[in-house]
Amino acid sequence: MKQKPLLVWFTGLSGSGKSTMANLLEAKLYSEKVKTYILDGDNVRGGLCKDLTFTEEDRVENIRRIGEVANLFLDAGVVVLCAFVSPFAKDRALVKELVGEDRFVEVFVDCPLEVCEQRDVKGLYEKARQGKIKNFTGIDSPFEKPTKPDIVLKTNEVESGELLKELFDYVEPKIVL
Ligand code: GGZ
Repeated sequence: MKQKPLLVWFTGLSGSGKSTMANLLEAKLYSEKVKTYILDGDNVRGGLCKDLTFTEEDRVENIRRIGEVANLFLDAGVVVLCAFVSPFAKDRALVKELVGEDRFVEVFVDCPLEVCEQRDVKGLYEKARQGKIKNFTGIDSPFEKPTKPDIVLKTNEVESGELLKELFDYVEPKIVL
């Protein structure tokens, strides 16, 4: 498929399913021969942003850098999938402004805190509750829900295949040339 660049930005709590949904979308786009790249905590926080913590100031800088990198990928014609907690509305808005609103899709991965906490895939919520991790989003650090997301994915209510279809159907017309 000939493609137009696009930034698909997944925001939501830790454990909400951002990376899962980004990976599902990437696999689907790959099958359609679309060039993609996923940026998430796993490949960014260990390198480009390894000097940053989870204070508000460092999270702002984290998202700023990611926005700049994503913008470079867009210049190269790639469809970029970013999966970050990105808890502050202002930072998400800055990325949107940087890349241009026609090239930005905000996906709110909306899963209740209680469910994310029950999943606790990495045991981080438990540590946060015990006070062993500070500034944990949803526990002692805020998450500002998107007020006008392009898509809302309720990962605890709807089966992932159905969510993927909804996501792909929204994204596809924006990337076909
Ligand atoms: C939130 C934290 C924290 C704190 C470590 N708060 O489920 P995960 O593990 O893989 O996703 C979370 C990831 C969040 O990094 P981001 O770069 O996406 O955050 S932000 O956009 O706010 O800059 C979680 C883990 O790192 N993690 N400590 N205190 N998540």
